Amino acid sequence: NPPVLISASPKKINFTLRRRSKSLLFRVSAVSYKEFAESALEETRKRIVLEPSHLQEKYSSMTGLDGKTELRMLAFKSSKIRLLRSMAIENETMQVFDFAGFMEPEYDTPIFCANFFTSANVNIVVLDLNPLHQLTDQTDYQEKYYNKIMSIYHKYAETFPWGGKLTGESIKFFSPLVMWTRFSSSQEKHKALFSAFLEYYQAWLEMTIQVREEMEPSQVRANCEAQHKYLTWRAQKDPGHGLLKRLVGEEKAMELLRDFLFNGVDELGTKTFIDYFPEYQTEDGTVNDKRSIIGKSYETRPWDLTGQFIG
Ligand code: BLA
Repeated sequence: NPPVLISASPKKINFTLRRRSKSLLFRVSAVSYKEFAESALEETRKRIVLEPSHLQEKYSSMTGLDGKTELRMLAFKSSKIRLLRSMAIENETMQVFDFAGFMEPEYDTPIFCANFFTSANVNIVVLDLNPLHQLTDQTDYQEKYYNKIMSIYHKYAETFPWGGKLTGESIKFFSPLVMWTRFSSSQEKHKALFSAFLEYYQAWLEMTIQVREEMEPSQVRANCEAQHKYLTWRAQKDPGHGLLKRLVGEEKAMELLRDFLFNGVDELGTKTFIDYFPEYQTEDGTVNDKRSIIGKSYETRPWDLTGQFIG
């Protein structure tokens, strides 16, 4: 529209152009995690039958309090997978991806866990097959699920080095396969992250296909309680809570956490957070607000190259 262009001051045109090219650049270089979820689901459908989860009707998309942040939710199940769910959050300045897979209690397969937080210049990444059972007191669990696939970790170790100190309590939820890293955005890093994500996911998917149903009721109960403990921890202390509350408000954030992201926390067991983590009990019996009792720990990776815990 030439008349408008002519009447605008050169300064204003310049400003508009700069704004345009900046937002274009941003869009080209920014990662979109929706594609990550789609690819994982595509791989899944090649191997197993996915059914929509009942959660999908209730949660599909949401807009943040700012009117600009988009949250997209996906939720599926299969005969063995209790819940396979994804949440992708996007606005002009950040992208968040939280993708997880939880088994029915008859199976002791690890929990798939991808948590990526991306802002203008930093990426915070956790990618892991979180062990359902403590690796320290059940070494056959490590043998069953991790020893054979440690090469996946080695493949990405150089590109994604240990991210430094983290909440000490988190370590017991991680496996020797964990990719815990921070990096500044680049197309190469995001490409590598995409490959790593799919490779970790394929490894998990294969485990879910191979796993045999547990027939021992006491073992099924143990699986159920272990998953409930994990959900209880994350529904209460996950590092994303603060941001989620700011984005959608306290009430919606709590609902998302307890009913969608960590669904099962109110159904799989009756123990409370304090039952599982008594060190968080305050004098009046309530849960300590602190994220961590131990504090930030593990400056370096606490597993050796073979995956043995070295603390
Ligand atoms: C930071 N996210 C972190 C950190 C970890 C994780 C280890 C570093 C801070 C810390 O040491 O606690 C991730 N921690 C995990 C995971 C487990 C765990 C996956 O114990 C599993 C057992 N991250 C999200 C979502 C959001 C998010 C959904 O997954 C936001 C909606 C944000 N994570 C987020 C932000 C930070 C972060 C903003 C930096 C803030 C901080 O360091 O506290």
